[in-house]
Amino acid sequence: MKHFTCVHDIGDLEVAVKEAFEVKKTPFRWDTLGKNKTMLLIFFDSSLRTRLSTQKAALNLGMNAIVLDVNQGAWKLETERGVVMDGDKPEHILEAIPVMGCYCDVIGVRSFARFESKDTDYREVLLNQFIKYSGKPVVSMEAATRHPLQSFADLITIEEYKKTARPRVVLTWAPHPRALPQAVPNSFAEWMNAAGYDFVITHPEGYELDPAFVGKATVEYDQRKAFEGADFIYAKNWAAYAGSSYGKVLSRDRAWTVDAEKMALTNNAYFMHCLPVRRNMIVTDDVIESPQSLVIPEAANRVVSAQTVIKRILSTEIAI
Ligand code: AN0
Ligand code: CP
Repeated sequence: MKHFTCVHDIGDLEVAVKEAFEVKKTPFRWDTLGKNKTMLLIFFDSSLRTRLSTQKAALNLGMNAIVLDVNQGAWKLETERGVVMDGDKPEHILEAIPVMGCYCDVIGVRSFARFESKDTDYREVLLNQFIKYSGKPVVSMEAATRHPLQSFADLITIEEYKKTARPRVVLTWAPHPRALPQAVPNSFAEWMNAAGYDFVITHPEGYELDPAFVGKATVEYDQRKAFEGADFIYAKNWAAYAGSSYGKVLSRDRAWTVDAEKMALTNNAYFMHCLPVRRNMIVTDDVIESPQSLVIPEAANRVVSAQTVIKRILSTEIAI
């Protein structure tokens, strides 16, 4: 594997999950694979889990890890080509990226959708610039349209806890005060479709995701109906995608908050969320604290997904 930006980069999912379970069982088995190699993690946006779990994954493989928060101490970066740089940005991304590439062997990038232009976000302009100009393998640590390390950890978690071969997995929109990207739900949908689960998406009208990510999922506007018979409830907020509403908050309706009464409609479903989560907006205290809540094991599996991905990249590099 050269780069990791979406489900298609990982190939056969059964093979990948099997490999992830091996990594989970014996995390230090490959602790010389990354000897004298450096993992550089670039954050344009905040993070707790991705920052810690990806570093931990690199360390388990014997790599060195360097973390840069672009907005704290680095030069402000211009991203548009052709701009006369007489403003507040002293450096251009087209120099910054190859420079960063000089200092590492694998590069992780986090940069959320900016919601300024749907076209720029959905063309993944920044992520593709890293792929084009860094000269190094690039791992998405949540880009504008996808969060594949999260989705891979979600898949691993579902495979660990599922009680039937093809569980019913429900992705539900839930309210949040701010406009959040579609990256997590898009990516989750992409991976659930690829896994071939019985997959349902529920959200208020106006919150339709890009059909390219919805794929073969059933879309159900009645949240209670969607919850019936669910084995896994995956909650997430996202801002509108469609038309001129792109990036807007259309509803903060707490009737969509995941609570115990709705969980009682399910097949004793597990509750999942990528975190960070706003309690009593997205999910009530009692549901997130219940024995059915998988939010902590799910976060723990972020080390496993990252380590499996970086291990594959290092193995490919060595093979070349
Ligand atoms: C981000 C999002 O919704 O994409 C990161 C989630 C992993 N969440 C927030 O900004 C709260
Ligand atoms: N789930 C996740 O990616 O969390 P962070 O934003 O804290 O990295």
